[in-house]
Amino acid sequence: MQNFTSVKDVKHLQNLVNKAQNFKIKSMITNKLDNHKTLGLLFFNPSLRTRLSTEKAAKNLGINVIILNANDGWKLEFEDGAIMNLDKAEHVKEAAAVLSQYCDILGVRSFPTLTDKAKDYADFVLNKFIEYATVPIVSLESAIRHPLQSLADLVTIKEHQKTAKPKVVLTWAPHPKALPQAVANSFSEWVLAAEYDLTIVCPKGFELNPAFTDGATISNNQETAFEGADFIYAKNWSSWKNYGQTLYPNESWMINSAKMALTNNAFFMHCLPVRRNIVVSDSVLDSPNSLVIEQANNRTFAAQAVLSEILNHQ
Ligand code: SN0
Repeated sequence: MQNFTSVKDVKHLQNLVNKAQNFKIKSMITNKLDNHKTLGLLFFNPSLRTRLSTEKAAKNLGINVIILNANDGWKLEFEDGAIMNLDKAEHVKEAAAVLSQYCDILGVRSFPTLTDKAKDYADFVLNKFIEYATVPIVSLESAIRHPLQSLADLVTIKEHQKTAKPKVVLTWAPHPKALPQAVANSFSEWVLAAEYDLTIVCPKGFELNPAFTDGATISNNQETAFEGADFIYAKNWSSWKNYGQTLYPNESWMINSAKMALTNNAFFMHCLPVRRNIVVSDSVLDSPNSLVIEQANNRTFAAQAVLSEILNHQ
């Protein structure tokens, strides 16, 4: 694997899921590559799980880690040909090239603008790093995808699925802020690649970009969609069609115990962070069917599988 930015970078999906699971089983035996490699992590936006699980994964593999919050560096210019006479002190051309001198792999987190749809869906910041870095790039959540989260989610589903083709429901949920479509886009792409039965349910006008959902059943009726579900994955996202717009308040879409009762005793999933009693009720989040902490745990092993794959196949 050269870069890790989407499921399309993965040659053998089940092998990667298995690899992550094996790292989990063998987590006490550190399988150190010990090859004096350095992973750099660059954050343009906040992070809790991604930052710590990726650092932990690297350390489990004997890889050094250096982390830079982008706000602590110089403000970056991304436009080619820019005359840099304003507040941006450094061009991504130099920044990415310099970071490539210090790192063997570079992780980048960069959320969307939610105002410039074309730029966001071109994955502008991530692709500038791919263009100008000379080392492999790992997405730590880009404008449109969160592949490390999706890989951990597939590991979590695999650990709990009772049938070969479980019914997985990705449901829109309320949120006071306009959030990226990245987690939802990515989850859809990975679940479809794993050939599970996927239903995506959202209010009208909140349908995701079809490029990510082709093959899923799309619905606007949450109660019908929940019938027979084995996994309920909740997430808010802002509108793709009316780009960046949100819909709040709308308590009727919150996941609660009455809705979970419509399912096939489904497990509840969310990538976190989650707004309690807005996205999902305490009763569901605190129930034994909630997998949210296990999903976060699996982030380490997902990152470990990806880093080891990149280093072994460089
Ligand atoms: C991010 C998102 O893409 O939705 C990261 C998820 C892994 N979530 C948020 O920004 C939540 C922020 C909030 O205020 O609740």
